Amino acid sequence: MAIEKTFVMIKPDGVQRGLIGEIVGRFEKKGLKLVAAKLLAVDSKTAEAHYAEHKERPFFGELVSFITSSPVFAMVWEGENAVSVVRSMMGKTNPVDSAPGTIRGDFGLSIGMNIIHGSDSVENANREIGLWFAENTLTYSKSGDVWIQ
Ligand code: DAT
Ligand code: MG
Repeated sequence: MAIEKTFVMIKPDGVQRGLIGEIVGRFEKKGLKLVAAKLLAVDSKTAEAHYAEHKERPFFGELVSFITSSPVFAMVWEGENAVSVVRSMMGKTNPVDSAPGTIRGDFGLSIGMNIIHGSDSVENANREIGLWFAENTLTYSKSGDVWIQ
C-alpha cells in the first residue's frame, strides 16, 4: 500500500469551460479522497515557482500568462498511488495524443490549453502541495473507504 497525496489544478480553460464538476466527479468516483481545494487567481510569482522546471523552455512566458489569465481550481487528492493514478486519468501532455476516456483526451485539443495539471512524482507533489497549500490538507475518514482500500 502506498497512500500518496498529489496536487491537481484545473487550469483557466477548464474552469471557464465549466469542467470543474466533471473532473472532480471523475476523481471522486475513482475512489480518491479530496483533502484540500480552492478556487483562486494565481499571481506570477506562484505560477513561475510552480513551473520552475520549464523556465528555459520557449513556451514558459506563454504558460505563465495563461495560468494567471483567469482563476484556477487547485486541489489535493489522496489515495493508493494517487500520483500515477491521476496522471493516467489526465492523459498525455498533448490532448491530441491522449486516449479517449482520459480528461485531456475527452475535453482538449491544444497543448497550451490542456485543462489540467497533476504532479508527475511524489517528490514534485510534496513540493507543489507546499507551494499551493500553505494551510494544511485535511485528514478524515470516509464511510466508503472500506469498500475501496
Ligand atoms: P504536463 O502538464 O503533462 O506535466 P509538462 O510538465 O511537460 O506537461 O509541461 C507543463 C505544461 O506546459 C503543459 O501542461 C502545457 C505546457 N507545454 C508543454 N509543452 C509545451 C509545448 N511544446 N508548447 C506549448 N506548451 C507546452
Ligand atoms: Mg508537468
